Amino acid sequence: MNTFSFLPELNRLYDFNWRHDQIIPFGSGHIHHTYKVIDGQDTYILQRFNKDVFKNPEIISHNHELLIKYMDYLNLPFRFPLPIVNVLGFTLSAVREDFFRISPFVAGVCLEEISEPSQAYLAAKAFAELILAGNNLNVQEFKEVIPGFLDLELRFNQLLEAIDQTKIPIEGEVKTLVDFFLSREYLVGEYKTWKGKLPIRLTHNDTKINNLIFSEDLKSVKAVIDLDTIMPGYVFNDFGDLVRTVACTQGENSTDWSEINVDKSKYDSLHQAFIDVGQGIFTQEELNSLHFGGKMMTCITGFRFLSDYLNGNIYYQIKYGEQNLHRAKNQMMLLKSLEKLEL
Ligand code: GN1
Ligand code: MG
Repeated sequence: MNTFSFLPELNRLYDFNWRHDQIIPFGSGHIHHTYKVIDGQDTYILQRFNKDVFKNPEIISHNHELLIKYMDYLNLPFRFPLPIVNVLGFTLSAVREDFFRISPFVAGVCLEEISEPSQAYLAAKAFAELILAGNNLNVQEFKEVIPGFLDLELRFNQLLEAIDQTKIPIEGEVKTLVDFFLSREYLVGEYKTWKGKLPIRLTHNDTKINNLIFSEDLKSVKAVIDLDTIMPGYVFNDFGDLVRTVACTQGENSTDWSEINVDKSKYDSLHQAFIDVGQGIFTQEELNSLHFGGKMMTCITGFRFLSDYLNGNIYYQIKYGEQNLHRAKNQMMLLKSLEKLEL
């Protein structure tokens, strides 16, 4: 399907009159095709779904439609731009072989990196508040969007499979990365132990910093976005991806290897926010598991980037052929730096 041939059908499904020239590519997500649409006074985000990644998009709409139903119980202190409902009553629209959805656009600043520990605190506070809001709902009603999405054991096994089946020679830098990530099997053991001790909560599961919208002055969080992977999970997932994307001196696409380190003051701000917000709600075990979360989410992201590189870059969008290899190396540097903290 050429980029906008879906437009007439989409207009019918939402009762819009959008023209091609109102639709512009937007954002830096790795998964869907995202566009911004300006329609008079109103602005929207339009997404063409990546159905290779989300093989069961109806599970996402199930979760989103539940969140819409329970919105009043959530009581969130920021915006939560769930997709709007089409004329058929659904949050997801099928147009021939593709899926689309439309959400309200929230104006503000989307950061790839954070400069101040105080902003790290705000980011963690927002994601922790979202977990707390989910406490008012029955987590059992929500379904797993991608099976084993953040299951470290499964992702380790997928890496083994990728190594086994790849056409790329395991030598030089590739071998260094393969050896490194295989040697992190010890984290899989720790993961299994933590899982046995922690409650399941409704978590965001993709808390990277560019999934928040800040106010222009960066003094408040206006919205939590990228709501695809909201599903049952562990508190350490959400803390961990914040560590990975906020408490690091370089973003995940940086190849400035010697500059990739943990920023301890930002790390401490993230940690403090989870403690402050979770007080009296998160169990002591959950609070104890947070440090593990940083390592686990960095490791799992490294497993996934490296597997994707070995599989021929079929999952994440890339700008050049080695990008997933480089992203995996970036995660390796960060993980080494986190391990050195001995938290
Ligand atoms: C993807 O969609 P985006 O870019 O926010 C991925 C996350 C990874 C992240 C790495 C559904 O997130 O799990 O941590 O890339 N989302 C999915 O940058 O796989
Ligand atoms: Mg995103």
